[in-house]
Amino acid sequence: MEHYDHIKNKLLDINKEIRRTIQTALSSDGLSAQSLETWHSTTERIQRQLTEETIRIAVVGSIKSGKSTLTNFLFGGDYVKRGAGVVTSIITKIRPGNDIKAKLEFKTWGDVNAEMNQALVLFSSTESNMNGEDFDINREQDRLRLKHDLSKLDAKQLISDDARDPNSVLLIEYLKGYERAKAFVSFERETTLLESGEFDKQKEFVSDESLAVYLRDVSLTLKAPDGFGENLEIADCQGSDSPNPLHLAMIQDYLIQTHLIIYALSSRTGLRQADIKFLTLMKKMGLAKNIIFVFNCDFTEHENLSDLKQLLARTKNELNMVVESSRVFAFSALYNLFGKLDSQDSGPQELSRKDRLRLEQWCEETDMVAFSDQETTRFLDDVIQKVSVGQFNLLLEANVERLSNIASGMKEWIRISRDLLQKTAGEVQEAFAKMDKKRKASNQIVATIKDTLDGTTRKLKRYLGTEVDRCFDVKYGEIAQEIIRFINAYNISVRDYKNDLQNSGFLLTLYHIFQTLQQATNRFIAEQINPKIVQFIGQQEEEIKEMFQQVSGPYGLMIQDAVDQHHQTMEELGIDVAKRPFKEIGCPDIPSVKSDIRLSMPHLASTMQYSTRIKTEAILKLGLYNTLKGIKKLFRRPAAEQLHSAMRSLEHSVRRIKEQMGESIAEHFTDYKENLKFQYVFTLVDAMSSRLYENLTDQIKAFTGDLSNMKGLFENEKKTKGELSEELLSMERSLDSVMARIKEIQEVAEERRIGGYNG
Ligand SMILES: Nc1nc2c(ncn2[C@@H]2O[C@H](COP(=O)(O)OP(=O)(O)OP(=O)(O)O)[C@@H](O)[C@H]2O)c(=O)[nH]1
Ligand SMILES: [Mg+2]
Repeated sequence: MEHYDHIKNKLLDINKEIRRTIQTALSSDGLSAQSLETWHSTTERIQRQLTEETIRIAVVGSIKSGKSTLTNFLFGGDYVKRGAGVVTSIITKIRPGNDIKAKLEFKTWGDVNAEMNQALVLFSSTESNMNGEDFDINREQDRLRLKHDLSKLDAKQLISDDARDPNSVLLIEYLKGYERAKAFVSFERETTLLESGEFDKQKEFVSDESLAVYLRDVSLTLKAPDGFGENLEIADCQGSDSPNPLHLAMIQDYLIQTHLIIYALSSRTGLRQADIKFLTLMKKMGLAKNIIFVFNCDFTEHENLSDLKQLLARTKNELNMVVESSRVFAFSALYNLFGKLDSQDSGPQELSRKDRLRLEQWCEETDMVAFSDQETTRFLDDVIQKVSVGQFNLLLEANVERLSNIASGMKEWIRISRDLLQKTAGEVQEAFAKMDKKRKASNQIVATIKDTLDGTTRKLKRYLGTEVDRCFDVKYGEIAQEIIRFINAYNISVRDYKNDLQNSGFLLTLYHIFQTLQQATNRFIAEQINPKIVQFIGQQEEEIKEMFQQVSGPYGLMIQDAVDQHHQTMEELGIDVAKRPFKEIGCPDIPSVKSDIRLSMPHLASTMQYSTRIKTEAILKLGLYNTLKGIKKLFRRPAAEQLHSAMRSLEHSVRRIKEQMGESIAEHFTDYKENLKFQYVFTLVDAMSSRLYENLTDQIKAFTGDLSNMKGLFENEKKTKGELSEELLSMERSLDSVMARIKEIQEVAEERRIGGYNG
């Protein structure tokens, strides 16, 4: 089988050749026509798609399962930080390239302040900051004040859901890293490039939480693993059991764009509760079919091979209960990585003495090592197969088809012009008259198609718009209502906060309750709501596909008819246009259309941004001004006799918090709904419609173009007929060669299709 990159380069060459031909045609008098311009812009998109569009692989799993080790093994060196912390870079993307480098993209001060202010909802109501102004990290007094306020939170309040409270972590780390991060962050988006010798500094950044919070994106450029091809991105993701639901949502956003998911399970722990939860979530998002599992074996942990195999069998059994027909590969990622580091070609990196000793010890376990080696080979073969078939389907197939249409369309058109040039003025006159008549009929067909397609598009948009409205309706739709129901049902007993109230005072207790409720809500959104949104959008895409599939058939027949008629006319006129077999035109491929206009669905992480709308004052106003008189009292620890009244206030405030959250969610999803409708669904429908129209009319472009352009060819005063004819012939020859090359690729594609990639 031919290597993917090789074929991609061939296609890029073909595309270049076609572009050159189009340009020559465009610069010749009498040849410029709208069709050429359309073709030209299509080739531009093809070029971009071929060079930029990538197959994405995500490496996921629960914390410490060996994701980073596995990623490093694939790239053959210790590149991403192993054993990184929790708040560290959420997703580290690696792309192939010739030189090793790391690109660190930082958040702007605006991003940082927005995030902090979001984490400060209700917190900013504390004693020292009642002036209602937003927090600004660049103001020293704000930093000092926040530091002071944070110090008042006791250890218990920094923990929610048995883990460090993500919002407090964020605030604390931002403050801690400020002085050092200052050099990298600005009001514009800044990137820092770390090349060759400096590459490893990247690890310090991602593993230091107080610097890592300032990072927006980390991407590494490394030499591609053998056989993986260039259009590739592999992402090492943070543990899926991260305590921050926003991070989970960001991982979800990445996962819905991936073509293959490698799931790392540690043999030390087998399948854990966190894994089952995450796998169930991925299943709900429709991603299960793209997952392959790595049972990452710790040789030290197992007595012998049969012990290991026993555990493996058990894990496989358990896995099969969660996802059907799971594919599992069992090997040690660390052993493999050490092996690479120990080999000659690992470059500047080498194994430490201690690690070499470990490697030597492992090597003595010949049975396990042999098994691991065998499984590694099986794993690599499987991944490479999937990647290359995926790249083929996604990037090559659709584009081969488009290039083939352009080339044959253009050739037809040149053919006609060239034949006409051989004729006498009278004959040309007669030909034009005949062609004109047919052309009018074809234009009629094209106009009818355009009209009905526009009608269909409008109708489809109306229908889908109603569906979106229905799903996201604040009162009756399932999305917002489910979240609001969750919030209302969330059990908070103020009695549990009695001690807090006495230790930290009223407002900090309220803040803590709010944080707990918000984290729980966000987790609910990530786990329950986001999959529903993904499913819903999937259904919408399915409807779009069905609709365009339905109309493409009859339109295709109309076009075919027009093409046949034209060929007949050409025959009558003695113009020799090679008949090309009529290709059935189906619904355009959604991923390819999306890639053309760089469209992606609204971020799932944005579903959590409702909290910026929560109005602190609204919670406080009714909640406590009525019961506790005077602001000052709010910050003091209530005396024993006031405790009862404070508890009642707290209860009241919790109700207000829930109401406010409900209102913010309603408002937020109203916006989300409009955004989804106009920025995504409608845009996609329009793009699908124009692509279908383009595909349909491509086949008659040669006949339907404005004849006045062609007339220019015969009235050309700058060039003789002979020169023009020469020019056309040379274009035709280059198109012939292009078409032959396309055919070769199509044959290879046919062989490949047997690969059956289901990504
Ligand atoms: N013995 C043994 N240890 C391993 C293996 N794979 C990973 N480890 C160790 O397990 C620890 C965690 O590995 P990582 O690759 O950092 O795990 P991770 O899943 O990326 O961890 P987080 O990103 O923190 O969730 C590291 O100390 C690794 O050296 C293995 O195959 N065998
Ligand atoms: Mg890691």
